[in-house]
Order: sequence, then structure tokens, then C-alpha cells
Amino acid sequence: MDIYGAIFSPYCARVALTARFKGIKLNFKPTPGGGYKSPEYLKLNPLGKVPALKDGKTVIYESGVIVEYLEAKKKKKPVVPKKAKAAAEARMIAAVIGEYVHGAVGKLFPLMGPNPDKAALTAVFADIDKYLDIAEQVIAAKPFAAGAKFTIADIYALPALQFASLFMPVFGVAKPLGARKKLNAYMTKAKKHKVMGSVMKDMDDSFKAWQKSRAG
Ligand SMILES: N[C@@H](CCC(=O)N[C@@H](CS)C(=O)NCC(=O)O)C(=O)O
Repeated sequence: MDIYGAIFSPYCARVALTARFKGIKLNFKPTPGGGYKSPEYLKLNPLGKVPALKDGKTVIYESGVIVEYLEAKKKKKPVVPKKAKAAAEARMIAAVIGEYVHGAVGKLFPLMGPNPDKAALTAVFADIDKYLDIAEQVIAAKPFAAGAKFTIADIYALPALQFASLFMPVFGVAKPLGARKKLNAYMTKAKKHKVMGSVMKDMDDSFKAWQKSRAG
């Protein structure tokens, strides 16, 4: 299967993490036509966003939809717990970190550059802190995000936390997760996990390449 996008994007990393956990081979490809909004790519994903997945003639976009597609396609090694309560608990952690923490971190993008609006930056950092505090409350980190097993919670949490760890230093934040014990323990353990560690490293390399390309 081919995936369009770059793995430093947490949306793309969700898909990569799901595929690697399940043993599905994915090839990362640049968007055709030279950009997310090229006519060639808009034919694949009319939203002009990455990722998009190509499985033979089937094209799927929206990371959450792709994750569910891979889950349905390869039922071995499920990422969604079977029991309703456990599934909901894993999905709540996924939502807090994948949507709210990452949603706040993503608001830093328009503030990149030499003279960012200081008041806007302060507001965004306050939001990030608020959601990281909630993440610290809800993550199990035992050692996985929802407990003893790798689940959909990790698929959303790990890429979002790794992205925050890579991106916030651009704004001078040396320790994005601060002194939050569970979040830090989670990331330390994840780094040693074969699949999670490989995604963290690839996000790191891809982020550095993106920074280099921006520097010209
Ligand atoms: N809801 C989408 C969000 C994907 C997304 O926002 N991707 C970013 C890259 S990190 C993107 O393509 N941004 C370009 C744009 O929004 O124009 C998903 O889950 O796949």
C-alpha cells in the first residue's frame, strides 16, 4: 500500500504506527503534482490534506478512516479493545491527546516566523498546557497509553506527543511535556518499544528534513 504524506505529520504517523503494529507494509510517497493542492493530488483527496492511502485501486483519506480501514482489513493484532468499556476508555485517551493536545499544538503553525504575535503565542501555550494536564490525568502509561496493551490510544497519543516534543522547541520550549510524570514515562518506554520507537525515530528524521527544507 502507498501512503501520501510525510511521517512527521502526526496524522500520517497514526497510519504508519497502525500499519507497522499490524505488519502491513506501507510505502511513503510524496504527493503527486508537487503539493497537497495540486490537481493530481486533489483527485486522490479532494480535501488536499495528507495522509491519503492507496490500496490497489482504492483510495482512502482522513487518518481516522484509514486506521479503521487497516483495522478491518487485517483483523489479526486488533488495536480496538473488544469490550465496549475498554474500547471507549482507549478512544477517550486517543481523543484527549490526538485531538485536543494536537489541536492546540497545531495552532502554533501560523505563529511560526520572526515576529510572532506574543499575545497569541501566550494563549496557545496556555491551551497546550491545559490539555497536556488533562492528558497527564487520563493516560495510563502502564506502559501503554490505555494500560498493559498497545491500543488505538497509542495510535493517537504517541504521534501527537512526539510531534509536540519536536515542534515546541522551535518556539523555545525545551521540555514540552514539562515535569508531567506519566507523559514522560510513557515517552521513555515508547522509545524502547520496537514499533513505537521506530515511528518516533522516523518522525524525528522527517521533521529534521522538513526543517532543513524550510531553511532553504
Ligand atoms: N483530519 C485530517 C487532518 C489531516 C491534516 O490536517 N494534515 C495536514 C498535515 S499535518 C495537512 O495536510 N495540512 C494541509 C492543509 O490543511 O492544507 C486527517 O485526520 O487526516
